[in-house]
Amino acid sequence: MQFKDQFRKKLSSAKKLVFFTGAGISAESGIATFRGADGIWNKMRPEELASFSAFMKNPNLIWEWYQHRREIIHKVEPNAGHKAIAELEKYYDVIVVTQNVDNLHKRAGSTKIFELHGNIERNFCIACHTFVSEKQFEGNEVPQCEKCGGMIRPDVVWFGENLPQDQFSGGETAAEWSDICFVVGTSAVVYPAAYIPQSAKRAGSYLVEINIEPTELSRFVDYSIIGKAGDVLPKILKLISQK
Ligand code: BV8
Ligand code: ZN
Repeated sequence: MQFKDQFRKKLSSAKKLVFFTGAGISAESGIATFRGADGIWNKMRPEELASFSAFMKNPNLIWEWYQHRREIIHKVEPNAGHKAIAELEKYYDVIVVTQNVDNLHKRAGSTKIFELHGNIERNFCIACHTFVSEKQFEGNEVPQCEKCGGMIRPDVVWFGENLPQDQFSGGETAAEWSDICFVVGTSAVVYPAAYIPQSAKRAGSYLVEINIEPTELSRFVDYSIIGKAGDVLPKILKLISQK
């Protein structure tokens, strides 16, 4: 894969990289994306599952869906794309701003991560907000809080819920701070997260999209690389590590 000269020049002068990632970067680990052909939500609409009202209407169904997703996540590994981003920390200041809740960037070794939509490994009680993390819950019944008996929910941002302010503003500031902002494996249709690459561009970052197909963002980016994250990112790492 030959990268265009302007990008190679940017890479050699850059100090600060941001990777804004979505479900596509975890696809090669075996986690279905949300809107692709095998997308989880092709079978069911997001509002049906990832919303507080859906949880209150049928807590066990929604809890079971997250348990199912956790089971998948516990069986998979970070892929070459996640690992290349972690490895690039040897050569640059790297910050990851992810929409994903699968914890794979952390497991791959990235050290600076903003989680815009929470983390499926963390849970909290909707009544007293006690956090219950890393605990392996048995069965598919929504668990009760040991402190107050309230229902436990996953610490992810559902549709209609605000993003954690510190994560969103931290991620947006990081993207604006970057010399190069990579947008990897996202359809860029979920807001306000999808504003972040646009803020980076406005602040003068060089915007590079890595996706297997064009997206809503493609017309705004400086460089659109069509390819799998697990192929392209290791090639960028190789370019740098061979310098
Ligand atoms: C909000 C956590 C303020 C849960 C997620 C009505 C009411 C309220 C809000 C709205 C509304 N209508 C619209 C909105 C705004 C709404 C929104 O944006 N809706 C969209 C669908 C239009 N946003 C919200 O509700 C947000 N909150 O606005 O609060 C508010 C408050 C009250 C009232 C009003 C407003 C909260 C949004 C967060 C939702 N939670 N996740 C969970 O995971 O269970 S979103 C979910 O989508 C995931 O986090 C996911 O990451 C994210 C984005 O999707 P992508 O990551 O882009 O995944 P996708 O499948 O779409 O794309 C994958 C891409 O990868 C594709 O382009 C594919 O080509 C590519 N790809 C595939 N394989 C590869 C690859 N690329 C490279 N390599 C490969 N191998
Ligand atoms: Zn409680």
